[in-house]
Amino acid sequence: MSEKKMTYNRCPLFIALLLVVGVSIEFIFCLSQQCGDDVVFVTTKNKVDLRCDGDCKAGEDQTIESAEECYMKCKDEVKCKTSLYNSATKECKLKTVNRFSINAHLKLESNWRLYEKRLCSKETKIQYLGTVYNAKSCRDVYQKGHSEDGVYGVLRGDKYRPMMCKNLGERSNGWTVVQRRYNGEQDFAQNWESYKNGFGRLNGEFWYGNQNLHEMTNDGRTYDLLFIVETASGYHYPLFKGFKIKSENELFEFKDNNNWGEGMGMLYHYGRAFSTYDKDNDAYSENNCSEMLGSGGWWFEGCGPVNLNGLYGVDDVRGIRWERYAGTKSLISIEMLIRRR
Ligand SMILES: [Ca+2]
Repeated sequence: MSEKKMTYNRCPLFIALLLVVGVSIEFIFCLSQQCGDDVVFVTTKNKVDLRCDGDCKAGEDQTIESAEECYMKCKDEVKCKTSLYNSATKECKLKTVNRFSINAHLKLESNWRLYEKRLCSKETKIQYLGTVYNAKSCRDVYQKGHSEDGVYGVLRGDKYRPMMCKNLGERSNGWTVVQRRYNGEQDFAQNWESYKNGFGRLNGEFWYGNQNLHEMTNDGRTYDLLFIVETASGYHYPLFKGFKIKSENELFEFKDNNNWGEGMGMLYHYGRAFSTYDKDNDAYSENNCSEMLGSGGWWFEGCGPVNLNGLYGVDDVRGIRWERYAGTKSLISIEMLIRRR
């Protein structure tokens, strides 16, 4: 599996990109000679449709003569990140998501082709390390010989999920990153639906989605949860051996198997339902913990000493909080990773 990095000092009209995506070799179509603030469109060799959880239309579906006219419409629409064109029916769909969006899924589908918009200056740096077949998580990706950290397309049947994979050597390899905060660029004050489907970008800050967490941790295997906690005093690695996230009907409860490893502070959050500012399932009857603590979603108790979806860089109870490690200081960075045993 090889990958070539692109540089965009100049923007040739047509750059064949040797980015192996497994499903595809990608091609870059530049729409302008001036690449500075312009966009490029990336398409895949295979015919695919892009679906998403929730509403992700960036405009009305239209019937249009050519794929090029379709992606030019995407170029002109700020919200649009992907255009999809059906060569048989000439349908053109514009979407607010792309393959790196957590709530999006690629589906092999004849006649549909995807054109993904990227900013020449920034987003072309996004690296896909490849698509891995018959895999469900980064543990499988690693076991199939892919040991580089980064984003993989994980494909099982026709279900495709992008995943950020990380290998930690003595702390085991094949971890799937399910939450990441490090610069405050992503707003974590999101509603129930958004926490359910996931938000953010895998190559930035994100929440992988409660539905994904539920599906991944309920396949009959045992999963561990590792936190990489950065504070002013350095890194800490609390590990929870064995955990599950229940279904939406069970309010995405954080299920305990009574083995909380080194991460004692999370004890209060075991057995708790997930809460968001618009869905208060916490144990504080007079108040809404999410609203009080920066409007992020979490397994609030009443409200409890840990809240990793609080406000970035805010050094009070509304911050990214893990009392045991940083008191009322907001954590400098945090990652949550899961791994099948
Ligand atoms: Ca409450």
